[in-house]
Amino acid sequence: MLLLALLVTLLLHTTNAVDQTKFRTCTQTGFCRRHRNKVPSNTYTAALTSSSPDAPYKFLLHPSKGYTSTHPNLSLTVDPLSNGAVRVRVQENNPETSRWESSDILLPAGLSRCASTTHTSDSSSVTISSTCSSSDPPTNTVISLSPFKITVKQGDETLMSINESQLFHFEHKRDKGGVQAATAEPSDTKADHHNGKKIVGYWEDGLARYEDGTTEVKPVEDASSIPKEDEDGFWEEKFQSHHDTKPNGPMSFGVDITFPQKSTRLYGIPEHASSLALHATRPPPSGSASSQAPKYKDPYRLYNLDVFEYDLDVPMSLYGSIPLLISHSVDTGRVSGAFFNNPSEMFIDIWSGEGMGSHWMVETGVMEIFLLVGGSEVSEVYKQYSSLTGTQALPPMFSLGYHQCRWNYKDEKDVYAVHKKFEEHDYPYDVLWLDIEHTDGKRYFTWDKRFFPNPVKMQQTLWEQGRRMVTIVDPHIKRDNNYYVHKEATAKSLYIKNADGKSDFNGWCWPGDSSYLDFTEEKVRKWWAEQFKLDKYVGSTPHLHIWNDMNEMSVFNGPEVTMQKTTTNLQGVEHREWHNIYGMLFQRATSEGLVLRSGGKERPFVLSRSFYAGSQRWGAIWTGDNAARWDHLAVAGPMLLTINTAGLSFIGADVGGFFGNADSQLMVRWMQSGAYQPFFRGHAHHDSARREPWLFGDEALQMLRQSSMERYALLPFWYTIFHTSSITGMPVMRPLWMEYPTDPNCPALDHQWLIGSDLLVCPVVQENAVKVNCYFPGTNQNWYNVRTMQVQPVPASKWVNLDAPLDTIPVFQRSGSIVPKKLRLRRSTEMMRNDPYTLVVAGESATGELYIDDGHSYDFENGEYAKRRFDYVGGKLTNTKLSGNWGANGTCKDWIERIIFMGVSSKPSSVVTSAGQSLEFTYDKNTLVVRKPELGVVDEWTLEIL
Ligand code: NBV
Repeated sequence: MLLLALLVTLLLHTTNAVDQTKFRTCTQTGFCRRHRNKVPSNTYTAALTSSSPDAPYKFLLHPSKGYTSTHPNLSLTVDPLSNGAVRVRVQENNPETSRWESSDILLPAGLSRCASTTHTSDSSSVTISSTCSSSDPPTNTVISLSPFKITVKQGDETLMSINESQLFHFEHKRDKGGVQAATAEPSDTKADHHNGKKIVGYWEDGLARYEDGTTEVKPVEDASSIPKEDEDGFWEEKFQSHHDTKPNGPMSFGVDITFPQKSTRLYGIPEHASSLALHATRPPPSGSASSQAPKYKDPYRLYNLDVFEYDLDVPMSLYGSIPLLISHSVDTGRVSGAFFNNPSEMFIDIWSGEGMGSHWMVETGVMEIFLLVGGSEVSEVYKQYSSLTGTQALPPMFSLGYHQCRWNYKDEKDVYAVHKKFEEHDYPYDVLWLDIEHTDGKRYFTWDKRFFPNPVKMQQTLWEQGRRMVTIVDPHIKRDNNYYVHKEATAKSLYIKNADGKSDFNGWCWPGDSSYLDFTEEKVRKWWAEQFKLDKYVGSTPHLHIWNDMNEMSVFNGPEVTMQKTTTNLQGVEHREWHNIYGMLFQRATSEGLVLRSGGKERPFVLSRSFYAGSQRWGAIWTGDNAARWDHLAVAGPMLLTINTAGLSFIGADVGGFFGNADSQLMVRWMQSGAYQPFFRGHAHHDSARREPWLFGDEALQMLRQSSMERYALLPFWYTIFHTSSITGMPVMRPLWMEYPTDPNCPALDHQWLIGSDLLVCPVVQENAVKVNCYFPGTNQNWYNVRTMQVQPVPASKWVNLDAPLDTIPVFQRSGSIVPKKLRLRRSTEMMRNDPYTLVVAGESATGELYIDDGHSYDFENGEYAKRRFDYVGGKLTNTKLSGNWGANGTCKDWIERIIFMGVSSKPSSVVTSAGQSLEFTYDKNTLVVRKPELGVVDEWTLEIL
């Protein structure tokens, strides 16, 4: 216990920046070294073995002559899907050595096969033609046979290739010892002939195919004549005091995915504290010149880790991993991508030469790549990706409001005092959070009764004023035989096991000795979900939601602060295989628990630190332990944009910065930025000075409050975009290139962003800056300043150095859009429920949407919602139904109290409704404000400006 206390103290108090030596680099990782050292070569040759219309195209990959190593045949399948993507899989051909894969990542519907697929072949290639990608010409997937390579083309345009750079290298499953003899391959010309017969290729494992059509056992070469495979780190590895015994030996593989000449930039593969556009990490393998000099020495790493006070501008891995790479071409506006579905550790090298390239080096598992062909619209790529991994779950409305957190609000008195202050200052907020100290000795689902004697009353009191609470529930379970969760988990054998597959793993975390539940197992998830029932989680109420932290998983005394790779799940599968999905499955089980608690009625809210592809289905994510520093504020934008680009929209960074102290200026700038990012929560470490908004003086308080008010005013807009995202998979917070894909100035821009397509946000992220340089995208596109309601003059360069005094964050509305708002100041979303709407119409013709439902239940799935479309053209504004039955029985009383038209060139003589009613209005500086039109949101109407 003493040791643990010492360790924690050390961890928490001696770091100003991350101790990089605690985390492995590529050079310190056997499989990464081996793949990175690989010289491009022709390793495998493909032969089509099955082309039945009822199954994926199947190829045998056999080692090419001269692949001077010990390799068995592999199986390659190529499968055009009905969503337009092409699925490619490689693993050992022998079913007995088939590799582990998770059935919890991909949505079965996304894997349905494209029905209209044909193929042609000649001696050098097989071309599979499919017509499932929107309305474009057919997608042609060309499998070149020797060397094996896959190229995807649409019409004449080559979109991407696998193994163009010949980096494919596959370490097969093997037993220790006897390797060479068992699977030796011919390595020189002698092998062309055997027993006087000419070998023309290799067939199923262990067979050579002769010219005369016969097959025979492959000739085994003299092992000494075969240059040895680089076995560095094959059977064991050491890192610091940790020893990975690697009982299954090497099973890694590497392959390149390239995007040809026209690719301008690559994005994605979060999570890294780095820019939106990925940096080159190596020169092109072909030896041709780099078009961008490599910036990082190491490849980008994906291995979920708890990194204290992370460094900025490095490719080190952080808490979450999404192996999705997005390529974008400014020339064609085309966006395509590759989803490399594998939850084990991986490193990714990036280069830029003629086009862009990537080298994926993966520790284990199946090589499964979804080539996301995209289409004429950027949204196509997200349609394809989200059909595989899911769309963003529609958050409950309250969770889009402001969240107030701190490690820790100490006791009930503290909670009431903070809540009361928000009330007093008329400061909008929705949720108050409790960190680990609220529990009885870090036993989750319990309360420290000394400080929280009446948790139910506390939650109810806040709820009476429309506020919810969140408590933290981490995955490490205190090994205390008197703790019911531990007792039950032990008795039911639900914990991750040591390498022996029998004894429960025991590691150090906040509670001291801890075990970790096996969330890869469905029965464990179900059991976990039960723990959230109101009678089980004593002291909880329906208004309590959950925060999942430390789920990478964080183990203080483990290698790189996580668990040994040799521990096993309940199926006996090594942790090495599923590391990167553990965090997501934990958040999933929690989220299923909250749904269960409400009898399937209420949408859950669960915040998680760790994530993988698909986490968007289970709740919100934040970027972990940042710091109260200007550079951390500045990197939040690019990080959130990258994560959005990788399909997770509900994402935020701790406002104010977690470690350290934020002064009032940093606090104001961060709150302004955070108000325009999807998940909006202030949080701080227990050593940071208290930073509730009223502690920075009156002037700062007013500015902080202003940010929260701006957030709340825009909630109808945020909610509508989240709803669209839940259908289309399109990110909510978008980089500019996503809306302006052919604008050459947009690809690398990441200090500004768009919310949906209509609001452009240019935050100030530099100390003492009162100006910000902002780019205004689009041709002949006007942007209206949301405060002044005036068009922003933009020079030919489209860059403007904008005034941004401390009380201002520059935000602009796109001309051509209609943004719904609620402008009555309230203290929470709950209190805004029945408030009327304001529509803000920008420009002479415009369209916009509004989505409404009850904000909390699943009734919307049964049509209990309204999606409306507003069109403004030729002086007429109309409201039409897009979908939903909300209000069909006359129960919807939502109405519009104000319509603001920006950019009206002259004062109208009158404004009339379709019912002939003349409306009150004011007109000033090209802005027309129609007051009290009192039009129903779900009614069809037209309003005319005369
Ligand atoms: O639970 C304590 C903290 C939490 O406040 C923070 O947000 C997490 O990212 N947690 C990490 C553990 C300790 C970090 C030093």
